[in-house]
Amino acid sequence: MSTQHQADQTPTPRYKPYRGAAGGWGALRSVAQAWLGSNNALKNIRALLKTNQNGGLDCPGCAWGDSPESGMVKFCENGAKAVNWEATKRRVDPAFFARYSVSALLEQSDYWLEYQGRLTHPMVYDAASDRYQPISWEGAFNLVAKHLLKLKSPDQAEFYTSGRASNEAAYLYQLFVRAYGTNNFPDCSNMCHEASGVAMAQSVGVGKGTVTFDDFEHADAIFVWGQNPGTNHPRMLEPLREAVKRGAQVICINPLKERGLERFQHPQNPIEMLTNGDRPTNTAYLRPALGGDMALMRGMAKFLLQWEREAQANDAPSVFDHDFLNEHTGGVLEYLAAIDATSWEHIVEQSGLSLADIERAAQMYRSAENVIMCWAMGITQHRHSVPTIQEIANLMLLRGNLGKPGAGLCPVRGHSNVQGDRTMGINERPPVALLDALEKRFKFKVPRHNGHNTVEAIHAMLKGEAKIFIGLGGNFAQATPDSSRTAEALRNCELTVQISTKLNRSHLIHGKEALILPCFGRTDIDLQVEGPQAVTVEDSFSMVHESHGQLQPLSRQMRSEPAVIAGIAAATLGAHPMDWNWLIADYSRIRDLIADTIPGFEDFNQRLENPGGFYLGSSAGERRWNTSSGRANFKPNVLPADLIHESVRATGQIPDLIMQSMRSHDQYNTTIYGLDDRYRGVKGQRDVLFVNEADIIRLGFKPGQKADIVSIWSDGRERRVKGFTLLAFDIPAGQAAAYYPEVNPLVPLESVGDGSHTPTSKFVAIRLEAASETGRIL
Ligand SMILES: Nc1nc2c(c(=O)[nH]1)N[C@H]1C(S)=C(S)[C@@H](COP(=O)(O)OP(=O)(O)OC[C@H]3O[C@@H](n4cnc5c(=O)[nH]c(N)nc54)[C@H](O)[C@@H]3O)O[C@H]1N2
Ligand SMILES: Nc1nc2c(c(=O)[nH]1)N[C@H]1C(S)=C(S)[C@@H](COP(=O)(O)OP(=O)(O)OC[C@H]3O[C@@H](n4cnc5c(=O)[nH]c(N)nc54)[C@H](O)[C@@H]3O)O[C@H]1N2
Ligand SMILES: [Mo]
Repeated sequence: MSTQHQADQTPTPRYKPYRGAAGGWGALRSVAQAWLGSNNALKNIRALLKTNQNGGLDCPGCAWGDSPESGMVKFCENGAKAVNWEATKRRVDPAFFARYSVSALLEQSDYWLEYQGRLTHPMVYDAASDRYQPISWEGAFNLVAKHLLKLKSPDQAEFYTSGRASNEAAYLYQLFVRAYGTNNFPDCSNMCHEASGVAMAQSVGVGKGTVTFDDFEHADAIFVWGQNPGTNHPRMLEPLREAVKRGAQVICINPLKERGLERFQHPQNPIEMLTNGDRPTNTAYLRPALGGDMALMRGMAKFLLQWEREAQANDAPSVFDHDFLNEHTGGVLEYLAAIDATSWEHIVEQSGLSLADIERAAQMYRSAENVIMCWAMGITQHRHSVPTIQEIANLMLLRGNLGKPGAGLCPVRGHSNVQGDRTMGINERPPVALLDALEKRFKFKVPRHNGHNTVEAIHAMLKGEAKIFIGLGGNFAQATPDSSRTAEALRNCELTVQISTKLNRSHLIHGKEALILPCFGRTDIDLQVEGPQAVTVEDSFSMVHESHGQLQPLSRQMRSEPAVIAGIAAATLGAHPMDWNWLIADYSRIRDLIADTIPGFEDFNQRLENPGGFYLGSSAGERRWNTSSGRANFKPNVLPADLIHESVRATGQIPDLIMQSMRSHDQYNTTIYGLDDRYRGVKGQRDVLFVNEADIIRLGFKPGQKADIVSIWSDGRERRVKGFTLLAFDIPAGQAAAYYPEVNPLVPLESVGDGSHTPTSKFVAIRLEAASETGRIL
């Protein structure tokens, strides 16, 4: 059951392996259901046809970029779902909140909460009735200002951002927060691609991808590490399939056999649809141990080094790109020494792969002239994610696979503007140049000390050091690890404020005082004093373009994100450092400020007139290295001795399984569209654990039986989720997988990436216990 209009019915859980290709008729069927379920079908067709077109709206789905050629219909199944989900006619209005107390709402599933529709009015929590009640915008802004001005230090407030915020909203937000006096910018990227930014900045001097859309047409090999594009970046399947078609290698590294990485039927290709034909999306598929990627990469590098030595001995052509190494890189000798110091036994054991598979991957890498490496959460949500991503960079540097057509690094971003938000200064560790530019332009003393990231913000709220939480979008209570502690942290606050489109658990797990501020989404027409406004976003390929809302907002009471931020800022700071209301009357005024202070945005407004937007450029993509050495740095990291954390070892328990948490096909992060996961064959249920059948039996259970999952960590807290159905699945022995956010209670707050502080959502040591009671179904 995947239709949204059946939110109140209990589906029958089913599990049957899926044999079709990704995309195809299933995708079209699912789009049709999303349309009908939105109660706004005809209007939404208009929005969809305008998705990712010039003058249209930027898809609020993922951050994958588009081919610059126009005329194609550029949306995918999940983009259609995202648009329809946002553009519903159902409303969560004062009458809704009068009907349900907060305690009653807390009993409902995430799916049910968001399904109720769009938030339409500003609401304030009333403790006496345990209900949200209407409040005027002015009243809401004054309440926030009163709390903010009461704090002893601005560092006692946390300003969260989720990656859908536009450039204009994000820029205004960071300006306000810094003028107020803190760099406390926890954001979703702290849980997402943080490790990519940290690792790449040290290795190649830029924290973003170095490739553009066109590069995919010129690559001889594309490696896809730890990513499930069939579900999370469906528009990426087409370039993969095209690459296979023209004879390039597409090497997928994923412990799960994800359907989209195997076969794809283009839903917009009539011949394929009529003949039910489909095409492969890979030429090789490697299934490593969880967290085993760095070992595989080190193994590939070890083969390359061996072949290079053989080539030198035999006067054969080099394997390494010596000109590139000499001209552009530093530290290669230390890196080669690190390769020599890593044993084959260690590599094979940790990677979970055979030596023959590692050699095959190395051969494919070596045989290709131009290589792109893509990666996502399977790589970034581990303790050793920073060294793993640096190993990707090391491999690429050895053969000069950076800064030439068809080659480069491609961290595939998640939220549609998460990359842009960082560019705009949503950064708890802001670069000095940004702070200098702000200080120069706005003439106020910017805070220079680092602020809190997501995990640090939770700790600060738990300790009572932070007292106010403001969320610009997102669902902090559900997206973060160690759910019960995050809940305690939010409840500790004097005030929580959520600027949101849809009802979610973060509105229900709130501070002593709480506000819900309803805002426009990407699809809504944003009318300000000077007329309808467009916003801008930046995709994974550093292309900046406009997004125009297409649909009439559901209520006159909703405001745009910039308007809400301006309202809070004006109530708190008056006209310091700018007249906030003047700024939001016409967003080109905000863009002029961006042009003045953010490199790459010179003549911002003029350049937006270019259809398709403009390319921000990539220094590393042009072989300019903004590192302290002025060169691309090889990082001679040591392969971790043991992937199991000391804190797990300290308990003396041997984990039953290592579990990753991942997305189903019917969700967008904490937004659950439906209870199906089509490509994995799961229907009508989410409280499931994917386990190898032999492991289920080894652990004394039967397939289909329910179990409690308990995570192992030595701080004495119990972390348990109850009544998960064990599905016998094609997954390597010793591994398990479950859906995020259902298993977030199991991820310890202290289990984070070294150097990235990202929760290790893809590596949780667990044990299974007989089910204590059945879990929720909805
Ligand atoms: N429809 C839809 N689109 C989305 C989202 C969504 O929820 N729904 N979310 C958006 C966001 S914010 C993001 S960040 C992206 C996320 O996009 P993905 O990174 O594709 O998301 P996950 O579902 O977390 O999938 C991780 C993949 O990594 C694999 N994996 C797990 N651990 C390992 C490992 O140790 N090694 C390797 N090699 N693989 C591993 C898993 O089997 C899975 O296939 O998608 C974005 N787009
Ligand atoms: N265990 C585990 N945890 C994870 C992950 C994982 O793989 N495993 N992935 C992590 C990742 S990659 C990410 S990015 C985070 C995501 O963390 P978040 O970004 O915080 O979460 P979302 O679920 O995307 O937020 C959904 C909410 O955003 C609001 N919203 C939607 N559109 C808009 C808009 O246009 N404007 C505003 N103001 N609000 C809007 C709606 O109210 C909706 O309920 O979760 C992380 N948590
Ligand atoms: Mo993400």
